[in-house]
Amino acid sequence: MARPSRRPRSLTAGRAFLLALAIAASAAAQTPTPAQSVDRAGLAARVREEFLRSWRGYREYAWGHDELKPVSRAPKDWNTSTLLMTAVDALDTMLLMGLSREAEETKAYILANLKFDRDMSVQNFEITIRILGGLLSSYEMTGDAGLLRLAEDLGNRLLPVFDSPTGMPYRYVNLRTGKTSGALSNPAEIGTLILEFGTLSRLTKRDVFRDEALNALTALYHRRNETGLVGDQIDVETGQWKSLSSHIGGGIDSYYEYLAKCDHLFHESRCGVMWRESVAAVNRYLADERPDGLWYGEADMKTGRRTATTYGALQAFFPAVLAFTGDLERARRLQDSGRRMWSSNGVEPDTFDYAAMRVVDPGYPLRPEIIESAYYLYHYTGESQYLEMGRDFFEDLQRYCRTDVGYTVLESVVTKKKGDLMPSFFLAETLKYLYLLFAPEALDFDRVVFNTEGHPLKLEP
Ligand code: DMJ
Repeated sequence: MARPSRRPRSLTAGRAFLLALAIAASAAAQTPTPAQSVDRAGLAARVREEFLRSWRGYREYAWGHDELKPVSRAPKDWNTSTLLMTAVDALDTMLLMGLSREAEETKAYILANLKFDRDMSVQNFEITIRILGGLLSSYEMTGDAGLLRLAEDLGNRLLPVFDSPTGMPYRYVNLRTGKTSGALSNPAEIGTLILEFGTLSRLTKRDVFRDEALNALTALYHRRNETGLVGDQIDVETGQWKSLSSHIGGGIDSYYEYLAKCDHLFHESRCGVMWRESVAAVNRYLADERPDGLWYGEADMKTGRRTATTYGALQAFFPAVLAFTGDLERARRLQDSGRRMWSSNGVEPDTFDYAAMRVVDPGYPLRPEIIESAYYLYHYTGESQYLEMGRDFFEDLQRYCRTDVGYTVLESVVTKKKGDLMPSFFLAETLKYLYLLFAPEALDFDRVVFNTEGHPLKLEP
């Protein structure tokens, strides 16, 4: 996969020297430059403080539970028993931020209290990206074997999902009995497992995890239409598509992300081939060149005909993936559109009609994707406009989503009416990507691949 290096490096030494002189001259003439106007260290410190404040809110009102409801100051669990979702999701962010005391306490609590032998049905996708991904990433950062033991136990209990006639996973599995359910699935839930299951195989030297996840991913890919597109609902028992709606939003999004990343993480060239075939179809049928810029809408997977002009907070991951795979030109233009979507109400909505510039779904569940894309674009271009973007997003989050004990979702970006939940991905992703944008030196970007929940996984040697 042709990825851009951190900065464009194609200048000859002579041209680079002349350019350096020109930059030095212009820097002397303009004070301050845009880059200087962004106080990176100050912003990183501020993000860290907000992380700590939110963590303490969870610690005080929801410790031992999955998530915090910061307005009612109460805990929320996803199932009958907790899987400590916020604690597991947040641990590697603490480690990256150098919050050693909090990280040590959290790790000890997880090791003592996280138990997977539970008679309850869980959603394979969510548990994989948040819990399995979080345990693996924290294991790689700390070397604590207890975390890997937990990850392997969880992986074993999730494996029955792949026992379908097509090899594509069922959506739910009972962690104790292995009973599966949920045959109507989607590309995101089928195709967003290979980074975590592949890493588990590498660390445990048991190929079964990686083989099952890769088999599921390719089984899905082979069911794409002749257009190259996939729909957003498929029956994993019959292999029949149940919805022909094709897009890069919820239900499909991270399938593309994992196709793009798995080659890089595991040197798995089959993924690279699948990614290139897929992105060509996405750029042909879903990309929408409009007078105001580049967007990605919806189309019928069989005809490629446009069916909707909707984009949204989830789709905003795509500039990051485009940048990662070398298409900086589209990445920049799509991020510009996303920024316009954010600015039209001061915070981005979950769904936005870009043809009418109108909000369709007004919720904002504290999603990270647009910030993640700013982080990738800053990494690859070094341009201060992405720091400024991140600073503005952070200021808006503080203005509209901050509560006394953490941050909360918005029911409406139009009215700014607050809801009552701090999803675990806010600490795993939203604040992590903001922090890394302002303090990129906290992580060697080129030695990891992030899973879709913001957990960095080390590259296969
Ligand atoms: C996260 O759980 C993951 O980023 C997932 O891929 C999409 N949804 C949320 C964040 O918006």
